[in-house]
Amino acid sequence: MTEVRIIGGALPNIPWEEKPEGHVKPLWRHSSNPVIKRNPAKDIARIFNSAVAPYEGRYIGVFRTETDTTRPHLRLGHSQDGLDWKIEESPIQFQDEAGNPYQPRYAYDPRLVKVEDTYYIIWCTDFYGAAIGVAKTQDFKTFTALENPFLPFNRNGVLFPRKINGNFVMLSRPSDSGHTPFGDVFLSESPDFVYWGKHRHVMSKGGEGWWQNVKIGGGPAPIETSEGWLMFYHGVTGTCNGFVYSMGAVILDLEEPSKVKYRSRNFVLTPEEWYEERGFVPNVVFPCATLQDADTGRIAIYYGAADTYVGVAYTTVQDIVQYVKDTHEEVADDAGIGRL
Ligand code: BMA
Repeated sequence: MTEVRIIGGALPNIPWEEKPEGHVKPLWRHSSNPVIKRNPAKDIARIFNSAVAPYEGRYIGVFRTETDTTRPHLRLGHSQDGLDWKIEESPIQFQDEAGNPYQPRYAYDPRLVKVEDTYYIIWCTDFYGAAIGVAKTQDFKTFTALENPFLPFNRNGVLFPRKINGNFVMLSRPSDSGHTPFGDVFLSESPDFVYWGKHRHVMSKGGEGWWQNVKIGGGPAPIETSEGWLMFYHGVTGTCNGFVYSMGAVILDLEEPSKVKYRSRNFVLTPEEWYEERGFVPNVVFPCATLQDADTGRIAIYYGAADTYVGVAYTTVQDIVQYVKDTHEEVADDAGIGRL
């Protein structure tokens, strides 16, 4: 295969470990995972499904944290190296667009995406049930909550890191108000981050394997590459003992991202280590963020493990794109534009 490139900036201090000798899978785990463990700061019992971004030469993160009440909320964290994190002592304080204090009743599974000069936080919020909440910040001091983009029930809002054909583009996964035994990934566009439309179907659950046969949901913000938008996502199967969450990888068309170009029939990471198999919810790997370095093609993936810990896994754009192409399967009408 010709060289695959990440289209984006250099990140020379990206967290990184070389692929272990003899390793045959497309991703490899950080050797001292989980990078954030239980009780990481005063008043935080568990921390998982969280998002990070480079900021002013260091790293900043929006973390899903739970106190001893177990009600999820969002906190900022700071790190020099992307691995050793200091979590703030109180939740992110939001304001509404008029400048009045505003706090979501609960907030979980954040994504953090920079588009132009603004960072957007997208999370699962309470809007008469589970729905997508959005806020923006430029300085990580003032956080302005914006109009909810979609009707309930919906989860896994994932913003693309640039406008496409002049519009913001966001993925989401329409749901129910509970543990949702179904679900495909859809896409919507907006010229102004207020009005969303041109809805398209992107990907179906299913395929030949069983690991993604109940539901799927977008993961970290898609990474722009010379082969298309590379996205990690989660796929869920049902067992007699509950859901199992694995990680998949897909490549979407650059100009028309509702079209799937390649999609691996295999999971790229599945619960295998103690911190993925054992915790508050066993058998969950749930990716919410990546860091990437266009100069080397290195990618670091941040994922929640067993609804208890934060883990990091690595790959390169060359390795993962090759793997997704080699193991491609076409599922339902994924290759189409997604408008019946
Ligand atoms: C989903 C979300 C995630 C969680 C997963 C497994 O519905 O609530 O936050 O990681 O279930 O419990």
